[in-house]
Amino acid sequence: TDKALDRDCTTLSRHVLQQLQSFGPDAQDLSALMNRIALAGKLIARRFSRAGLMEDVLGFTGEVNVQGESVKKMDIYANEVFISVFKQSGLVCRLASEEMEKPYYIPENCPIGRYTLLYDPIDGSSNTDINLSLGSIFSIRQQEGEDLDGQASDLLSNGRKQLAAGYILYGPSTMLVYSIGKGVHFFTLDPSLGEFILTEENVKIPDHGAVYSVNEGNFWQWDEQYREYIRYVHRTEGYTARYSGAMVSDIHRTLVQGGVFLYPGTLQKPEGKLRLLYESAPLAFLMEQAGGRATTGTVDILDVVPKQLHQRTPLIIGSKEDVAKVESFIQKGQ
Ligand code: AHM
Ligand code: MG
Repeated sequence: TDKALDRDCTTLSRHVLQQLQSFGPDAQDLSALMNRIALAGKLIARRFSRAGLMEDVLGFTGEVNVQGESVKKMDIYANEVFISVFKQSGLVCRLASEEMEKPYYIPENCPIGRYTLLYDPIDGSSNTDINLSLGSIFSIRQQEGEDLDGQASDLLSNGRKQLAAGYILYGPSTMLVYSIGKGVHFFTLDPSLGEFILTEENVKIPDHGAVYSVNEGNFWQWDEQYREYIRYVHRTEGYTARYSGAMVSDIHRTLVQGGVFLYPGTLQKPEGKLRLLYESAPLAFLMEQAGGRATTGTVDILDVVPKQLHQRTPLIIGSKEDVAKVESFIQKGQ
């Protein structure tokens, strides 16, 4: 048979069903959920692709979000895209995102909707107005218990509870990368078909890579151990730096080529900038599935139990050997 044609037929929803080797209700749910995430990705990609041509797409809204960060128009648009898309799914009762202080309930889906979506609608917002790569990050959890008080306290559990996680990368092409705990898979949006098509299955990260990815502008705000690590990298042959301002693109490069991405605590943000539940944990889930690692420096990210929905965490993520190298400096400093 025609290999290219075979490949073109492996759409995302079909792939989920194949992975689960089942067409049972749980598999159908996950497949439908992934299909919805793909739709959100397509809507956001469509808006990005014409952003400069349309009014009211770029720039700030003038508001400040729960995190104290200025909100961009695209942050709001993308946040609402996910809500609208999941309103119609029936499967999700709650959504929690970077842009909303409290979880958003979809009363018409509760209590039947058994899943919760955690997401960062736009990762790397500062790239929005300059036409550089951006992402969306998502994580799906099964709702545990009834959530009678509307506090969503069952979400405050470790990252191993994630059923599925992944990201959408809005780059020269739009990609969707996901895992349901059975390896990591790359899909590329074919705009002429309007479908995400499987382009690489069971991606494995190299055990070591040349790239270190960190905002060195924060150098004097880090703990000394991190400075020592960077000094080591500077004096050792074979390292090179890349930092895009959008973690999704940096992590994507890291998955493909190996290396390490870091966002340590700073003086201003002692726990770093990244949020555990909808940024670090989903990416850690992918990284472990690809044979890499993710840690706070002392604890595996997937073992951290958050106390709050928007809790931040330091993040060191990437190739096994490179993460271990950073850890060795952190341990020396303790
Ligand atoms: P955002 O979700 O508000 O865009 O913040 C997350 C982003 C990451 O994508 C990126 O790695 C980091 O923030 C960049 O922050 P900084 O400019 O402090 O290096
Ligand atoms: Mg973010």
